Amino acid sequence: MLAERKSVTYQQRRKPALSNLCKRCCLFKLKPATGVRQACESRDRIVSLHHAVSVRLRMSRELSGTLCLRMNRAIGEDVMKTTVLITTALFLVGCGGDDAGAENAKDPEVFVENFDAKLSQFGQLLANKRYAALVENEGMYGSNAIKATYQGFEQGSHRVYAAANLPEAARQYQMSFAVKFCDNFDFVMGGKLHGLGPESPVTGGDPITAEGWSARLMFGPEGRLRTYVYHQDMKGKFGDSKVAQNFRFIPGIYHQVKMLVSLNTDVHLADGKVVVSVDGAEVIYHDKIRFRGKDTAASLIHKMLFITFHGGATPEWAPKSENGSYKAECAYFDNFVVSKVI
Ligand SMILES: [Ca+2]
Repeated sequence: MLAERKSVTYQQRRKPALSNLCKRCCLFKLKPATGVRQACESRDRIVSLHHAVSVRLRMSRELSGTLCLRMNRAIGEDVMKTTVLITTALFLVGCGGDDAGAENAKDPEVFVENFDAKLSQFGQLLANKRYAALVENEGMYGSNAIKATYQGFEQGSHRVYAAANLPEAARQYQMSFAVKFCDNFDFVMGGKLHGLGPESPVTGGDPITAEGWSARLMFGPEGRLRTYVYHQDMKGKFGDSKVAQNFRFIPGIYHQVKMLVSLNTDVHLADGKVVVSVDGAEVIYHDKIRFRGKDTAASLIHKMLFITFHGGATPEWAPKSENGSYKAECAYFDNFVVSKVI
């Protein structure tokens, strides 16, 4: 068993650190098969289960070789169980020894919540929200996740909101999360998705403050995606936005969303930016942003904002059934990570 550990090629140990989820998968390199849509967040190497996956094993002679799992939604459940078994087996075989080396590397992650172990304060807060719940088996690789219910009403759908205070404030952070909108999700006119903010974020049409701003995302009609940024020079009351031109969320599958937020380096310079990638591909580059008008500790990035709902705040944003009555939609969220930008 020890020999097997030593023979493992641990592709990610050169990385400065790994997410918790990645650590669990540290024995193999996950790589989308040729011609298959890139669904793998490049650092974590976690591939959405609805796509074909090539799992390359470089272990002992007994285990070396390439294992390809052809996954599609029709057989998704069975394949998912198989993958979980393989993942678990590999972890038991020899993850421990190699992983110790990675633990010594400087960890850029300042916040992780995958809902699979003891919940953070943020996780507990979220799980106790009226329109959110901790659910089993619906997360990445059959793990736990948070289910958000988008209950329609006269102002869109009810808000699901929880903020996580980051352990240290910084000018730049990268956040990522996995989202799966439920099958046939009705995006209607759109709604909010998560982001980052300072000590006192400005949102919801409130007037901007010198130390206030927010950088969030929005889903749009037919699964579009855009940034939603409150900053010092915004033209309207409701922030500025930049749309991803060639991207649509597909209900029923997990997408890996990553958002880099870099604040302006000087209060007079509009050199801040928000860069968004989904499933490993950059989809939005929103730059020339002057987030803060005062260079103080309070204006740095302090919080991860979990916030999602349909709206807007008027009835036309609300999900409705054919007879016009308000209905509920849902989505699953997993693997929230906030990392330093190195
Ligand atoms: Ca999970």
